Amino acid sequence: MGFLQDAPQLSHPYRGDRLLIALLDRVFPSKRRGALDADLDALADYAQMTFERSQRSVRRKPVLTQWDAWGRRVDRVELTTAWLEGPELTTRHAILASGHESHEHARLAEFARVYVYHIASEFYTCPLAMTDGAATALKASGNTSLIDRALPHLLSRNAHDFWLSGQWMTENTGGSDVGNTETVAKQDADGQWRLYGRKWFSSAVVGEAALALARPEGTGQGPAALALFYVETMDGVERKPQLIIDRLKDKLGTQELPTAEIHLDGLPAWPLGELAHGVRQVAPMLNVTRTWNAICAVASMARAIGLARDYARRRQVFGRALIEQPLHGQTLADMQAEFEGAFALAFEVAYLLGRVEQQVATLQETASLRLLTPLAKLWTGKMAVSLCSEALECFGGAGYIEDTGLPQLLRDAQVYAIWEGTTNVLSLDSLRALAGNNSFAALRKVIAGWLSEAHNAQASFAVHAALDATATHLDAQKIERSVLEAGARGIATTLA
Ligand code: MFK
Ligand code: FAD
Repeated sequence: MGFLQDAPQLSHPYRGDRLLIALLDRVFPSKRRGALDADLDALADYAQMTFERSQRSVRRKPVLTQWDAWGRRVDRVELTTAWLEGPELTTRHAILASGHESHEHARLAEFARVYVYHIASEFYTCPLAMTDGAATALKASGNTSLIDRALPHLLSRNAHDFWLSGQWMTENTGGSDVGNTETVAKQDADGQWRLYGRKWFSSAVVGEAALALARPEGTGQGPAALALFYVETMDGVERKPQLIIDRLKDKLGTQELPTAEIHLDGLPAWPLGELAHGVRQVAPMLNVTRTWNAICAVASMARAIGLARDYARRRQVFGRALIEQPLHGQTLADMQAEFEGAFALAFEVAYLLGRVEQQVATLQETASLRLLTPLAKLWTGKMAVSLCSEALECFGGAGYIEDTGLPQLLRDAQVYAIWEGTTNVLSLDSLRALAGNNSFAALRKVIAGWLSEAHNAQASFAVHAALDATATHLDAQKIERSVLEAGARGIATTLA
């Protein structure tokens, strides 16, 4: 046999990650570092093992069986290996529980774990994110009976009593504009609420709980009339018959993640709070899952660049290693610079979230978190796609071949910009954040601080122009709302 090309190798996803180690060295308290290191090492070992496993095995998808041999409706979902391993691994290493500890670095500790684990998880991180979001929204609701009932499961450190929670918002009528929700909540004579309707995307269909938006019967139209409900999906080991799985989606990427279309036919439900303003009540969940999205997008970039860099040392072109070709070296350096910026942005959000939740944040940090969350989500979501695409090109034709495992990175990355609020929806959310609660002045001060540190005249000019345009609208209503919205993506990406 003639020449055989070496495959790219994955360096240790924790010990080989200069950026993560530098961040933790700089910010994370040393007295807590030992416990965190132990979990990060274990998760990174797992990630390396799954990388090697993926080189030897054929990819599978989850399979839905709706009927058993005797005609009973069963709606059974067979999961892939990483999904079967998920509950044990993630509870043992306290991925969710660590984020809800009572210290200001809790979220940083959680998201460091998420970052190291994400690619190996085959998007088991998606329902984990929603479970984290549900726990956060439940806490914010102050509903003590639901908190006491659900939180010990959602944040469990033991796989046996761990529950995943879904986020049932999107319907056929709209995922961005959830105000059109058709699912109805009706109250029985005995006071029990039940949900009737169809949810068009449910990515935690194998979970034990969910938060769902629904319209209490007899209330008006529009988003303000929606309420937020908590539901449980299982009766012991059986799925409740009032939850019907119509089918699993056939998707471009995230193929191990079972995303389902479901029907609710009287599923028992409990309101989190008042029977209105459900979107306001679900917002803490949205902001947490958007943070997960940013961290996971950055994890995809890290994997793509890491493999491309390794390959560049193994591949010879025109008489030397690819990495020694000046233009390829520059290409990798440019990718690395973009990635490091995205990493810093995503982890700044994780850091601020921890400070805000523990009530040690300044007013400016609180305002920054509200703005940086949509910015980090939208920016990293877009960048993951372009960076994974560039990384595939670094492998030449091999980057286009399925059983290298590389095309999956690009297909999976496309989802980051779509779910949890598309780029446009988050650009508009950034405007909402800029306009809210007199935060604009505080944010301007923060942003001026960033700009003076950045020493980048071009960026500084663009950002000040974007802020001036926003300020003009906010202060004097001089700009038509439609003009401001049309420019929202420009403002958001400039700020990001
Ligand atoms: C592996 C990666 C991990 C990630 C996993 C992801 C799993 C993905 C699963 C999903 O995709 S779940 C579905 C996600 N769906 C969305 O993200 C919905 C996208 N659409 C929006 O975000 C719309 O902007 C929104 C639904 C919020 C518009 O609804 P409304 O009711 O027309 O908005 P409105 O009236 O502006 O806001 C209602 C209230 O919520 C306001 O508060 P008040 O009632 O007090 O005035 C807003 O300020 C508040 N609000 C909205 N967004 C907020 C927020 N508050 C804080 N933060 C936010 N982000
Ligand atoms: P639309 O809302 O119809 O958007 C179409 C286009 O319109 C987009 O480009 C959008 O940016 C644009 N747009 C919308 N409003 C505006 C505006 N005001 N100004 C400018 N542009 C606008 N949802 C759940 O609830 N639970 C889940 O578990 C879940 N899992 C998912 C898993 C996957 C793999 C995917 C792909 C989606 C999942 N979703 C889930 C749904 C997801 O959140 C929605 O697809 C997303 O919010 C967009 O909604 P939509 O599909 O209805 O598109």
